[in-house]
Amino acid sequence: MNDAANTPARNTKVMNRFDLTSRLVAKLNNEEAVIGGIGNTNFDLWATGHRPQNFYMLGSMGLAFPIALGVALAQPKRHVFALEGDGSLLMQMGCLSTIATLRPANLTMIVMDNGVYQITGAQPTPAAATTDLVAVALGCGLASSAWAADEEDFERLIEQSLSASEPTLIGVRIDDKAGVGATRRDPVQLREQFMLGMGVREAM
Ligand SMILES: Cc1ncc(C[n+]2csc(CCOP(=O)(O)OP(=O)(O)O)c2C)c(N)n1
Repeated sequence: MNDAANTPARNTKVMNRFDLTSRLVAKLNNEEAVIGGIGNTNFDLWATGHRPQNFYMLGSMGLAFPIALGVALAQPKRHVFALEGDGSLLMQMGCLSTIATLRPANLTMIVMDNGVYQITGAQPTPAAATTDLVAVALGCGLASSAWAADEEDFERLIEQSLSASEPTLIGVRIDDKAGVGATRRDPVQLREQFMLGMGVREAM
């Protein structure tokens, strides 16, 4: 094995999480659900402007995709997006096999890969130089998985995913900036608002 065999195959632009999240949210016009993972992914989602169809994971790494899977299966007519950091996905990688097996076509997963656990002090993750998360997703059976080359390609992959016949995973390489907002830390209220947004709870 030479060194090149250990280099993730991703000749992609380094982008910014808040910018990409804003580009995603600007495309939503059908009450799509968006699930933010712990920390920065949900901070930036919050900072794009709260929507009742947004859910923000607090405290547990790696649950954005599993939660989004549940929502996508429960509401097959609604498109569901999920945002997760590379470190968090590494902690819950088995969900990719489960999602590939259940194959909800209405699910788009976005891996925000900065190669670090940014929020706890920017310690490097294995995704920095060893593990290619898109290759992992492909290996799990998620055939519609790709790195976005730049912002335009990201938007194209998002649009494509809205009419896809299987789940989509989009890897984006991002800089090491912190999230620009701070989600209100009230789990009960976040859950209630999301259930209202999903139409499964009457307003009190
Ligand atoms: C099981 C578990 N271990 C450790 C933590 C502490 N922790 C919270 S967020 C985080 C890093 C998240 O990294 P990543 O998903 O890559 O997102 P980033 O901060 O880089 O945006 C860590 C280690 C935690 N919340 N749960």
